Amino acid sequence: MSQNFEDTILALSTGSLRAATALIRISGNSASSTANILGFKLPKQRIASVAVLKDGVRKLDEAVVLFFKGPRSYTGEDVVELHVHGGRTVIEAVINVLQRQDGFRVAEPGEFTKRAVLNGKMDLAKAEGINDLIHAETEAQRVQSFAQVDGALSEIAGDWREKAIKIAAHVEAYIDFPEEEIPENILIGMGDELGQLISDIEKGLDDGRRGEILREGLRIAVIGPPNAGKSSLVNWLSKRPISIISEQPGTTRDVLEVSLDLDGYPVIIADTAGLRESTDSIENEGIKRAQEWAKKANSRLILLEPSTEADFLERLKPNPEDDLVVLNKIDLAPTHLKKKEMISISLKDEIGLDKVLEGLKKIASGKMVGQEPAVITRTRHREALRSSLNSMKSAKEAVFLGEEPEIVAEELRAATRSLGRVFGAVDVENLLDIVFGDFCIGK
Ligand SMILES: Nc1nc2c(ncn2[C@@H]2O[C@H](COP(=O)(O)OP(=O)(O)OP(=O)(O)O)[C@@H](O)[C@H]2O)c(=O)[nH]1
Ligand SMILES: [Mg+2]
Repeated sequence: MSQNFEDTILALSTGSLRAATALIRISGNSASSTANILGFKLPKQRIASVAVLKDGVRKLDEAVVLFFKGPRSYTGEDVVELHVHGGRTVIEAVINVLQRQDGFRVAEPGEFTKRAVLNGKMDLAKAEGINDLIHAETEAQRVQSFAQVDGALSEIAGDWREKAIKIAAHVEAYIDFPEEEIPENILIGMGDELGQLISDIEKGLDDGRRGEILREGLRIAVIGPPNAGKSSLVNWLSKRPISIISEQPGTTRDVLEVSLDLDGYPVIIADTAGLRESTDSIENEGIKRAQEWAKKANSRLILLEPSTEADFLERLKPNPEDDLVVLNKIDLAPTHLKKKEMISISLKDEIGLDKVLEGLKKIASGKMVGQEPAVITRTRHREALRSSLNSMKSAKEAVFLGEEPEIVAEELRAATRSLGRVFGAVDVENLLDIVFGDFCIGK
């Protein structure tokens, strides 16, 4: 994505139309000339004023306009905001006038935020947090992404990075100054500090991937024998007739995913094909897909029915930490022995269904809530932290083995660089495409 930052960019920053108002945002060196182009007087900075927007003599709309003089703006550049009426034709008319001016163009996805990062208005982790906040679909996701906007990850990674830099400085001093001025055991003491830092980062990484799961949604596969009522359960959970239900075993073939909001926790639940030996190649493909999805899932909702319960329990070997076992159709077998490790229900008679919801919520909160809120929300963060941890461990090993201090220093420099990548203190240019790949236009 190569972009010219000399250009002045513009985009509709608000969502779906029609709406009472819509925001067109303009950022860049020539943003203030928007006033001339649209025939209104540029307001004093940060003071809202009402203006009629014109294309020559043709009146386009009456708008509230704002001017933010850089660097005191979202992007750090001059920014003009036009709060127009939220009709498609109004917006098209205004954008058309602006985009035919020399040096003006429509923004690429995420370009406003990218400029903000490049102009030092925010770091990369905060920019990611803003994107997550826009995409948050549940309350817990909102809380987590706002914490990232608020600097939760940047602070912790920044603190680790400062400590690593301090330790590295001691080693550099040991290398640069004559030995007699610096006590011999300084490397040993530094090894202890490094040990503490390593253990702090290890603790941070040992979070069960809670932050990533909350950001992406917990994946739960509904799996079990054919005809057990898997599709009936998924329809009940999603309150929609998403899957076809029939008394014929082998009805569901494709994996059908549904997003649920369980008390603020995002869950992606998948209806799958019933597991059995089949001669039908399409059904077999469905069973293969069911098994693959379940293998990658965070949890399984194993749905059994009385006549095949024992076989499938043996075959699917539930893990109490990850899986929820539910026995359906108890209306057909009222004398069937109830076991405490499974929830007995009847979808037909709506018996025990609340317990399924409770069980799912318990699994969801167990996978997404910890004593401390998670700060690592993406694989990108985890990889950078792991890589810094590896470099620190190599540094510590080198101290232990009494190797040349230059080797220790080199490993510590690598650790510091990796930590800086978490929030973009280093390598920012290389990280931009990764971070801004899924932003929306106008942000
Ligand atoms: N008696 C009884 N029948 C049920 C119950 N739950 C579902 N059924 C019926 O069982 C049959 C199968 O239900 P589905 O939801 O299609 O089952 P499935 O597990 O998705 O089946 P496949 O997609 O073929 O693997 C349907 O006729 C349902 O109406 C229940 O609690 N009791
Ligand atoms: Mg089904």
